[in-house]
Amino acid sequence: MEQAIISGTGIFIPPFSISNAELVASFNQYVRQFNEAHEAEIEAGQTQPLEGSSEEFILKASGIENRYVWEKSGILDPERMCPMIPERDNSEPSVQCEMATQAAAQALTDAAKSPQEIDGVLVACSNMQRPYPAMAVEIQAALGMEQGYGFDINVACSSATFGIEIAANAIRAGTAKALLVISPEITSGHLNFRDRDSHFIFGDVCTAVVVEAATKNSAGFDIVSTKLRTQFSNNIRNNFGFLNRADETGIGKKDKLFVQNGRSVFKEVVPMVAAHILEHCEELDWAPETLKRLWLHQANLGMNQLIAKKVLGHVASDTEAPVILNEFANTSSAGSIIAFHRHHSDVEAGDRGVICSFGAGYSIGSILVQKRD
Ligand code: CO8
Repeated sequence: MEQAIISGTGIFIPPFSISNAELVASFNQYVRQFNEAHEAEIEAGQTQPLEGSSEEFILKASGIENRYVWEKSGILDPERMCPMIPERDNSEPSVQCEMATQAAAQALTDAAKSPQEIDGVLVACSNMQRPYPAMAVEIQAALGMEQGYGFDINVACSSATFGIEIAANAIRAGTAKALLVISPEITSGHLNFRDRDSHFIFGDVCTAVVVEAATKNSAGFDIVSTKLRTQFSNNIRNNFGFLNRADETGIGKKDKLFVQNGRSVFKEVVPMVAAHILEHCEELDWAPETLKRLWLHQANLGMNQLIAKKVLGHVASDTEAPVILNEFANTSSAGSIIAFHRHHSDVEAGDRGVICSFGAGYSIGSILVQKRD
């Protein structure tokens, strides 16, 4: 059986960033305008006044300080609170394709590979901007690949790790020599910037990973083992879909955006993820404290600190469990990959680590890796 390795990673960071201060200022302006416009109904007790957001709450509850976005002005306009992204003609590359080709180019350079050496493109992310043709097929063409195939995968925040397992299995089975797993996350397209509980949570980004068959002199990380888990939960949902227009009650025709019970997610997912990583290590006879690095999904700083402590048996340092969510916010499936991309160059030969995602589904994906000699 071939040994699958991660030989290259890349990232595309969108051109705009929004600080907590900017986001809160626009949200609170929206709240003031709403409360003024509904003053009479609020005084009559017919409408609840909206409450403002706060920078202190966001930082304390999540650890998020900033997020990158594809388009900024529409999000910060209190009259709109949604990015302004004009529909493109079919002859132009789609937005996700544009992000993906840039992240992929960087990953290919990192892996010293050309697009012609890639057998397939797996686009693994929370939301595709259209159902078909598959985003991956468009990206395959945009990369100049006349060979191979492309397909899309969606397991929300765990899409990238699930994609890496599929890629690793294709390498192990000998049906491919090298694959790209790309995660173009335009979370700003389906985040409700008018929702006080979640308006600060997400950011846009695209990551790319080259998974290939090891040769004698390959550098990178061995994919030693992969383990996937899902368990149905309604606590994180997006109900957008074709059937919305078929609903006659009117409910289905409303915007269908991200919703969650954040508290329940926190409570239920932390023990599930810690147990999952510990079980995975046990299957390989790896003592969990020998993990040099935990590249965890980046949703909430408190969640990551708790998971890392349960796995390692002590409070993890920033080196042991690197944090990127302060700068990027939750980038869904791309989060653990950004952590890996930014924080793997100092890992020494033979060192072990885990890339682990978790999120809607619920879904958990862990990839146990070891730095090659
Ligand atoms: N400003 C000020 N106060 C606020 C705000 C705000 N913006 N929001 C809420 N509050 C108040 C509440 O009203 C509440 O007040 P009170 O105590 O008086 O009732 C108080 O703050 C505490 O509220 P919460 O209990 O809601 O706050 P938490 O401490 O639980 O923090 C979090 C909220 C940050 C959401 C936290 O629960 C969390 O991070 N949970 C885990 C979330 C998570 O990991 N979700 C995974 C989703 S990602 C995923 O799976 C991919 C989905 C696909 C991508 C979608 C892209 C759009």
